[in-house]
Amino acid sequence: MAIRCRKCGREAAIMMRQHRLALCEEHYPEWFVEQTERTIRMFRMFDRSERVLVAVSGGKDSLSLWDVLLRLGYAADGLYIGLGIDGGIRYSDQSYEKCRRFVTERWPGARLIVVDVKEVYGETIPEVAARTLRGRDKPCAVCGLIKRYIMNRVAYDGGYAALATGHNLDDEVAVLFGNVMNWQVGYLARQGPVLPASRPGFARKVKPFCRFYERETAAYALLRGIDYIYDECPYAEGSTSIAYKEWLAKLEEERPGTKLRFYLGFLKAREEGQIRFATDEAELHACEKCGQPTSAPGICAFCRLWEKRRPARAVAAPVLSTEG
Ligand code: Q46
Ligand code: ZN
Ligand code: ZN
Repeated sequence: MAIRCRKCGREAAIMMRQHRLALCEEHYPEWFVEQTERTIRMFRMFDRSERVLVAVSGGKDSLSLWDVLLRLGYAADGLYIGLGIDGGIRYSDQSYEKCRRFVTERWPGARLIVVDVKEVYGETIPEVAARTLRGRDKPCAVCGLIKRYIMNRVAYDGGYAALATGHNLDDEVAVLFGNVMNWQVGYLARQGPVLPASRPGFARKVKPFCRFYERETAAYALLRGIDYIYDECPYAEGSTSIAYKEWLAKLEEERPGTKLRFYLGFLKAREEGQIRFATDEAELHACEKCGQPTSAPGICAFCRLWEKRRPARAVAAPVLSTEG
């Protein structure tokens, strides 16, 4: 027997076992948008008088997030970072194309800020990685550092109230699980839907999709007809977080709602002071080159990456091109 939508009785498009809720293709996207708004309010992420910057990668989560925020009437701009990753699938070209088309075809009034790493700093991510890591490791360590730096910088310098990312519950739970397995207490102290801009130079970071399972964001993108890049970055393969996700999926399969309970239970216990972690409030210094906060005096880790190579342009400020 077909499963029916709880609201209208038509055939359901999705069944969410953890909520014991089935919804049809019309009522599911409505529910999804309402739930996003609830999460934004629940964690006091931002309001309609503020500007938000959404980090978009061309994937289902980030484009869905931007779509939902625009539908809800938030002043949300997009930020795309061109990493210059090919990996045999033209990964960066394709992901940029998805973001560009999202704006031109769906939200022509929206603003997409583009920072191309090669154009601004002179090298693609694989090139920086090959030079600094000498080909030993995947480029993820330098890629993460560069992305975090640019996202923070554009959000902070642009005066945005928050930088929003499309991390979903599966992402958050995999990170939480990894942090617990390795007792990364410093990370556990800060992990959550909101990372406040506690000190000058840091943008506030928020994750409005943190209560959605990945299949729920995928269903939203599908039902809304959002054209996104299906392929993951070629370097993501074999990562620890993917292995964690696979194990956690097995637990979820046997006990629906496990991930949600694990994540929300952690946040609640920390909020109520049942578990406490020491925070490493290290003294911060302004980087001598770019002025961004850094834990050690001198030059920040981002600027150090480019030291031995003269960048194509000054590292002073990312050059932005705006589309839309
Ligand atoms: S860090 Fe690594 Fe990602 Fe950068 S190189 Fe690709 S997989 S994109 S989230
Ligand atoms: Zn319905
Ligand atoms: Zn610097």
